[in-house]
Amino acid sequence: MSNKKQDQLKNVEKDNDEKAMTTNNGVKISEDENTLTVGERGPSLLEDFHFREKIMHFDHERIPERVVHARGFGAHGEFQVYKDLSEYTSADFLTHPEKTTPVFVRFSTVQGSKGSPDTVRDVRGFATKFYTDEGIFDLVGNDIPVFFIQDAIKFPDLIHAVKPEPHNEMPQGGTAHDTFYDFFAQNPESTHTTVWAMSDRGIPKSFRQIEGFGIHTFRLVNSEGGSYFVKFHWKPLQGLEGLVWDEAQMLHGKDVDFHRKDLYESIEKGDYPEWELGLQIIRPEQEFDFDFDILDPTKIWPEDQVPVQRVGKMTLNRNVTNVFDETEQAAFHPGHIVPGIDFSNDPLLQGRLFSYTDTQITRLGGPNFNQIPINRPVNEVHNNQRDAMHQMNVNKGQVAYHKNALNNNDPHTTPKEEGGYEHYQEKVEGRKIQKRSESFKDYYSQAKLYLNSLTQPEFDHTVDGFSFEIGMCDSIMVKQNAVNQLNKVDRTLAERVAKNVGVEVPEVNEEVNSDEKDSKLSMEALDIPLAGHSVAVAVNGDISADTLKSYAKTFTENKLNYAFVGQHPKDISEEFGITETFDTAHPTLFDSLIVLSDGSDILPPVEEFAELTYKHNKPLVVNQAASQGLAGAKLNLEAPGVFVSDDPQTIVQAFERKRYWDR
Ligand code: HDE
Repeated sequence: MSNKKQDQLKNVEKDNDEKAMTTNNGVKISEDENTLTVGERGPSLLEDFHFREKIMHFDHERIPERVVHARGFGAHGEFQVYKDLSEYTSADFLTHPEKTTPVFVRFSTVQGSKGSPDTVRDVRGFATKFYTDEGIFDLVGNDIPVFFIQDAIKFPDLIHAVKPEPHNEMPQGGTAHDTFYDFFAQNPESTHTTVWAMSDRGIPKSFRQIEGFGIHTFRLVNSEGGSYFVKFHWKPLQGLEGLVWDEAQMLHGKDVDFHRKDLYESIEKGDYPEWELGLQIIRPEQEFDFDFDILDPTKIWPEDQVPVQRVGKMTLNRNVTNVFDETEQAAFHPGHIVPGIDFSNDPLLQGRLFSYTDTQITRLGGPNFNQIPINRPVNEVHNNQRDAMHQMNVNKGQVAYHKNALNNNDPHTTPKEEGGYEHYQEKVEGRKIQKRSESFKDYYSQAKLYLNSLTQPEFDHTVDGFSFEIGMCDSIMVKQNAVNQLNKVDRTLAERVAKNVGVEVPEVNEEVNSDEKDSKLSMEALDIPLAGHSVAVAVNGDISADTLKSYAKTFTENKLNYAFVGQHPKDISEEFGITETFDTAHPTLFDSLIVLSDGSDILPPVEEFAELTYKHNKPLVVNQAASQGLAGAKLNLEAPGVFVSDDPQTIVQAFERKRYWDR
């Protein structure tokens, strides 16, 4: 990134310009460097009210981090539906193509604490708040379409197993430890989601390149009362991409903020990420037509069976002004729904409906969290709720109860026909029982469907993912139990992981006997546009500004981000000088590399750049002079995705594939 650009990024909104500093009570402050003392070397005085207020406020700056999804990053944007969907739903924001609805999205990891690295192997949260004219709709989803458990009562168990182990608080930000794999082996419902997490889906390249899934089955309800089962999807127009695990691990150290920086900078540059809202719809009469239960959150509705209709588009186009005030204080809740949307009987969803408001009471300090600016709806709020901690409103009037005559019975309720929310009148009958439905008990078929649908490199990465994670467990018993579980899904996976982690291959092959595939499960199923990718140009020796300029022109024309990386920052005031040094840049931070040499000896950091780019299967272009100098490096210049060329355009050709797995 050029220095000019960096200066622009610092151009954030401010509200203190030319303002006098005051206490929180509005008293102007004359001194903010020294506390009040008796003489220059004497004792400090407690009567220094400004000092006491400043320290008191600072002492309480932190609030409890989220118990899960603590590490997150958010942005504002807008959503617009393509066409009127009133056939399915009465929701205002889904039936008015002329309207844009403001949204706020928070992406997150699940396991790690607030300061953990972005690039860990984990599920990503993808929570969207729609500020519709009829109130707030929160789509609180993940980047993997299924979940680890089927019943909410198991959530504390899952999270206790996933989180750092209590006796030593390790590991941070990952599931590669005994308690998680013990849970995995003892709770087979977690198999499907874990297989996804061990694939490339668990290490996304950026937030811009993840899918989003509401996971649960919801209902859409139209104005005639007709109801449809629905699953919500977000399809990224930036394509889907993952990291290589070795690269992800390096990134933990090189740039702990890798994902948030990518999103923040894309938005600052005006390169706004976009997702299409997708709907999978099942009519009520089709409820039992499938070989899975549509209420089971560990199951997908394979897209080849139930196609996704793309019905609208979301664009993220504004970074937050203050991360704490907005992103940290955002309170999402799957129970925030609007007329035209309703719940299904998915037992995981039903449990979440309790949890999300409950958690905010501890995290945001009381029941008035909806009054925090980021959580306020855009339409007016009127009810008889009063008082409580952190009340921000001054409620007027004598009457705060329903029904009343003193205030004409206002605020009044609204019938359904005029926009009042009415729950879908589902007929329910049955005994009170505590029992998992028999229809939820196939834990392995869809895990197999997923593995069958991967390309060979994606399958190999999944083997590597499991081998790393199970290999990191200390207990031989846990390792063996985990491999026994894999043996119930896929024999090849079990055999290869068993070998890698040093346990027995189970005697009997219990794998799912199916070679069924779904065409939308491989990450390579979505096109990956070139725009938004990045190129490092490693400059070895003296390369003219004109040459750099011709490369920069190609990059700009193709909407590629770039940096000229050299030994010393020289000509930094020039647009076409070295923009980063080998001390500050690293090959893992870029999607590709061009090595430009003047024919002098290849510098050790340039060689390292080339070797790591090669190792991580990324496009690599070297000019003729560099190709001779790199002859002794650990890479094969004849391998796929390596180009020897002095033509700036070659990088476009090299990006035809984003990774060369066959290298
Ligand atoms: Fe969450 N989850 N969850 N979860 N979840 C929270 O709410 C919970 C589940 C998800 O960016 C918490 O405000 C239970 C599924 C996201 O602020 C908490 C169960 C899915 C986020 C909570 C689940 C999610 C959360 C923690 C089992 C995908 C971050 C802080 C019934 C569909 C939202 C908070 C943000 C956050 C509970 C299962 C996604 C404790 C009890 C399934 C994206 O309320």
